[in-house]
Amino acid sequence: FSFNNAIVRTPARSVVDGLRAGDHAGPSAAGVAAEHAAYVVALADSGLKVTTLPPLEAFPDSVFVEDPALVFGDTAIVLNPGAPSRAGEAAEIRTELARQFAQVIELDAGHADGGDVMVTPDAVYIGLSARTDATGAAALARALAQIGRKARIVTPPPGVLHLKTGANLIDEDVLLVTAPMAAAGMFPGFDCITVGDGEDAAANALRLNDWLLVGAHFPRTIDKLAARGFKLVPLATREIGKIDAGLSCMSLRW
Ligand code: CIR
Repeated sequence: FSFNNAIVRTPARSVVDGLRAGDHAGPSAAGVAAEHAAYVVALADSGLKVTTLPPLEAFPDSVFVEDPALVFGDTAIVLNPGAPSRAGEAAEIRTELARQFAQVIELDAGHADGGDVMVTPDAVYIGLSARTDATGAAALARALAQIGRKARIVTPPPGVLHLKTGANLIDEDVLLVTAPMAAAGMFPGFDCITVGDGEDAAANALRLNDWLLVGAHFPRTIDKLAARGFKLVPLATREIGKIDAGLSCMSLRW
């Protein structure tokens, strides 16, 4: 959990049209902007040097920079987002990655979203989803092998947008998970903390150095995590939650 750098992208006004499962109203642009601004402050307060990229009006979901790429020490992997409206985000972020990373590897087949990728000390978990197909997962596993990382491809229960919508590593061997993810038994060997009842969206928490960023409106989950001794940074996520996003989605970290 030692991170020094992050890339974020200012939300476009078009974020009100961001993708969402269901037909509920989208977020307000001002609301997302406020949540994003507080998030960037939290990244900086956690010790990260933050590069902020300009908004992309043509891509409503482009604030979620975690999805078109993956980053490690000196290597970036440019992915191929599975939602047609997001495919062009990969080319947009590639230029910045080429500036900041010694090596940039391209996914050479299929589709994969960074939200489906969870890095643990032992392996990189890749979740199959409506965004990440088997071809993309296999291509990503090959790319990871090039940099000496072992991939483990898993199948989350249906109805989950991304693997990290429902499971996130919050300590060396501790995961914060939704009840369906816990029940699926996908993570043997991990200590799984289940989010509070009715708080599934809380699972997308983000561990940065000593801090754990967590959605502020999940009191039962916050109580559980505080009882376990985590140093919590509660952040507003109601607006981004309307377009199925959480805290990991809004940055690339290394
Ligand atoms: C989407 O459906 O692609 C966006 N509205 C939300 C992306 C969330 N990203 C993530 O979980 N990494």
